Amino acid sequence: NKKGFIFDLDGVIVDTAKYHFLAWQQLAKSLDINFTEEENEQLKGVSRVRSLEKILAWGNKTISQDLFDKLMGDKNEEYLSYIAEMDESEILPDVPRVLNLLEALDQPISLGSASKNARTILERVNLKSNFHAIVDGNDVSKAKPDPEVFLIAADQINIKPEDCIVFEDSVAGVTAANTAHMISIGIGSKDVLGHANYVFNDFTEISDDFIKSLINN
Ligand code: B16
Ligand code: MG
Repeated sequence: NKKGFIFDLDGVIVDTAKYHFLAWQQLAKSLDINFTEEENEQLKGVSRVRSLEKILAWGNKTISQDLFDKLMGDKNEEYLSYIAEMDESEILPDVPRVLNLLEALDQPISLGSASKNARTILERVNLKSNFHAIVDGNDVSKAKPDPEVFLIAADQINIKPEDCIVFEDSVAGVTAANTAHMISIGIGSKDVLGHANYVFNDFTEISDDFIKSLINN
């Protein structure tokens, strides 16, 4: 029996939201915009361009396209300087256990992330070889909640969408998985991810038996 297991990156495998926050905060400060951690929450799973649009809207600022492009580049450079320091210690608890179990059970594994830096991050934390396919922000034209990223991820491992299981921490990502007719597993709080088929606070709550039951269903 083969299912396709699709993992989001930020908030599921690693917590890069804290680095996005630092980089966005520096950018916001340069524009005299006050940017809070609560606002950063709302940027989870949101593309880079859309994130800057939201920050500008919150700060009631309009800027030229040239400055917009420059700020995007600066933000990413700042973000990459944090990413460069990452190592395996930043992998979220029990993610390796689940990845190793899936490998032992011969299940195809795909990444489905909005980030254009996904490959760099997987290399930093030494998980790149665990994935049979990597689909990220460079491969899609429509951002989550559009299901495109997960549909491509399923296609690349040759598994029908109905036979795929998606691990996601963002509201938009869970919606994308549901729209793709995949089984959605929310990683985070039930209050936020109530539309997922299952919700766990983190991977320590996901048992080997639960994973096996998904495969045999
Ligand atoms: P980048 P995910 C998303 O990753 C992040 O949650 C979101 O905060 C970020 O803006 C987006 O990637 C784009 O990232 O600037 O690296 O292209 O959760 O979809 O893995
Ligand atoms: Mg995420």
